[in-house]
Amino acid sequence: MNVILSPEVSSAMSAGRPVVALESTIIAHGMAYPANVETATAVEQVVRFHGAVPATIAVIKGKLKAGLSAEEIEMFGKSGPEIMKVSVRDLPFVVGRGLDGATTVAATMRIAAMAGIPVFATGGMGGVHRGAGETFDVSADLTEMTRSNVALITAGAKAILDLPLTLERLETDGVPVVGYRTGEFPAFYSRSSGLKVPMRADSAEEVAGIMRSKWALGLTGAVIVANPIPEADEILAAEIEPVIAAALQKTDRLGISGKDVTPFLLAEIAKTTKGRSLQANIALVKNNAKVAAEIAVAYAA
Ligand code: PSU
Ligand code: MN
Repeated sequence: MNVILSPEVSSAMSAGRPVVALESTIIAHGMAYPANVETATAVEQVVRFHGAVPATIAVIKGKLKAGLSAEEIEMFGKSGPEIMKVSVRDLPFVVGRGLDGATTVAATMRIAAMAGIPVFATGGMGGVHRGAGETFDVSADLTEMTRSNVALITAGAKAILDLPLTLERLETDGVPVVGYRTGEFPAFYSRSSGLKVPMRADSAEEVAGIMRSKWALGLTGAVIVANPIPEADEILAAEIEPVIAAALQKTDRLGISGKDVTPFLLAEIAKTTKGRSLQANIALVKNNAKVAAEIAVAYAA
């Protein structure tokens, strides 16, 4: 199936100019209106400023799209959770029924790979949830890391997850996790998790080299670029941990499960921190977009 490219993305792709894929779940489910639209628009500007073309990915009326118009982004932001959160398993349903869908990291990676876009910036990827031994809640983002040849720039994994188990799973799956100018796996809101990354890179060119080598070796799947939140915006683990613990208890009490867990936790944490976690989230997405644009430029060279 074809991915419909916006005119800007299409001309960049055919000229071999750098493009950065962006996801749409973060718009419809990750933040509230209007911060979601402002952030999506600002992130696109960051990508442009650093020399690449942004391609926000979504399903619109059953069509896979890379490169949304301002009106489409506004529509996704305003409709929010009314738009279905679409991971890979949901793609056949929204495409078959001709529906709109906000794509997660997993679905966005797949569509980016189909379109031939090798660089993708998100906030924080999904992973193994705490308590997964009982709930089996492991994000489909991890499965997709073994299937799509895309570099994912992420602020580590969301601190609401079990980070050590997430790293174990990625090791088993043979997915490189590259610390970007860090030897530690970042914990989304904070720069430090106390967990080591298996490898590091200190420039966009080094990352581009790892991407080329992985795929030249015939190894299918993602390269994860773990990029810590800027120091000025981080919330220290000691401060955010109790907030996360309380939010997790609330999901248990309310019986929230499946795809509702992540959006619920993000909203709950934003409420408790009076928007501070939202500010951190916005800052880290922008920072990932910048690094992603630099990597896309290096990879296209
Ligand atoms: N990162 C953010 N905000 C988000 C997400 C990531 O800063 O809203 C979304 C991504 O779309 C990711 C999804 O793929 O959360 C993971 O959801 P789940 O745990 O249900 O797989
Ligand atoms: Mn899940």
